[in-house]
Amino acid sequence: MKERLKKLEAEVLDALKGAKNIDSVETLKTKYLGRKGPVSALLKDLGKLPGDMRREAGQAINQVKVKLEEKLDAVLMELKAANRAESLKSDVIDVTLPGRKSSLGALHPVTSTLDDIESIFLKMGFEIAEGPEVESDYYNFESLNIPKDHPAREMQDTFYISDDVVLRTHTSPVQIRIMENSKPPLKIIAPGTVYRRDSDITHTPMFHQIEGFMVDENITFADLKGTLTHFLTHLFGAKTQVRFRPSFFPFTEPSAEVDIECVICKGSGSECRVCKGTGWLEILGCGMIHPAVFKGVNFDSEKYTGFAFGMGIERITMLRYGIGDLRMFFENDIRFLSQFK
Ligand code: 2NL
Repeated sequence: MKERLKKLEAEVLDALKGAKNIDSVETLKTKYLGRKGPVSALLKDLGKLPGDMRREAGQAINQVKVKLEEKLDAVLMELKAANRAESLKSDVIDVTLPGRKSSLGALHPVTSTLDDIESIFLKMGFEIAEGPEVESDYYNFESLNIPKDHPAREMQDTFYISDDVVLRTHTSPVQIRIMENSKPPLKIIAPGTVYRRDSDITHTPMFHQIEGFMVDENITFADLKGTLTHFLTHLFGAKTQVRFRPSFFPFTEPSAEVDIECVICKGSGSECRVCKGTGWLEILGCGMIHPAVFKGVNFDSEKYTGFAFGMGIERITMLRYGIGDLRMFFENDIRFLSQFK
């Protein structure tokens, strides 16, 4: 018995030397110390021994069993510790590395300009209104005193959905709808996208506009001049020169176009490509609302007067940021857009 135990012990220790990983040690443990292993077999055979030898043999077997168990477990512990150390070494996290930057987007320059324009008018007590982009001929043209044979009605200018339905060519229909549904005093701006059948270097089929109007008793051309001069000097800077020139629109009478001093040459005009040497830039159109427009919305033009104005946002944005090419706005090139953070 002693011999067999010694041999067994030597065999296990020898096999252990060849076991280089956790799996092979576990296998050894099952093979020799498991229920079906030689140690269990020896313990089972104890019953066959005579009584006085049984005790001694049992103790000897158990001693070897415990010794082998301890030895195998110690090796297992060592291997596990080595494994852990290895994975700690290879999975190191360098906490001193800089974090990954989350890249924040920027507002589109047209959006920034719209925001700034809205903010100036909101501070003057105007309210913002919106409306449909698909409009009836009546709201887009008829209600604005644009007669059937007016050039703006020609097929090349307007996207027709059907004989009677168009993509709005300006945001004026929003204002007509407001006037139909409310009473003066009214101070409204209507920003939004508008559509025209025009596509070249300086025109895109969709662009942005803000129109606005004010209606009450005793509104005069002086209110128009004061409001728009305030707006332009706040958008372009307090020292910006502003001038009003007579013009024509079917929906206003009298009508005017408003120029600001050229933002590039500061009004000098000398060899300036942006203002073509005039020293002035056309920024918006405006006028006193035509009595025919008031008639259409059932406002008494003997009691009420009002002014209205409209401007293109892309053009203003190009002038503010010195952008030379309208197409930049619609290409969505991140190298262009990320400059407006
Ligand atoms: C321009 C000129 C303008 C208006 C728009 C308007 C609206 C109503 C009644 C009367 Cl509901 N007028 N809008 C008036 C004058 C000029 O726009 O150059 N826009 C880009």
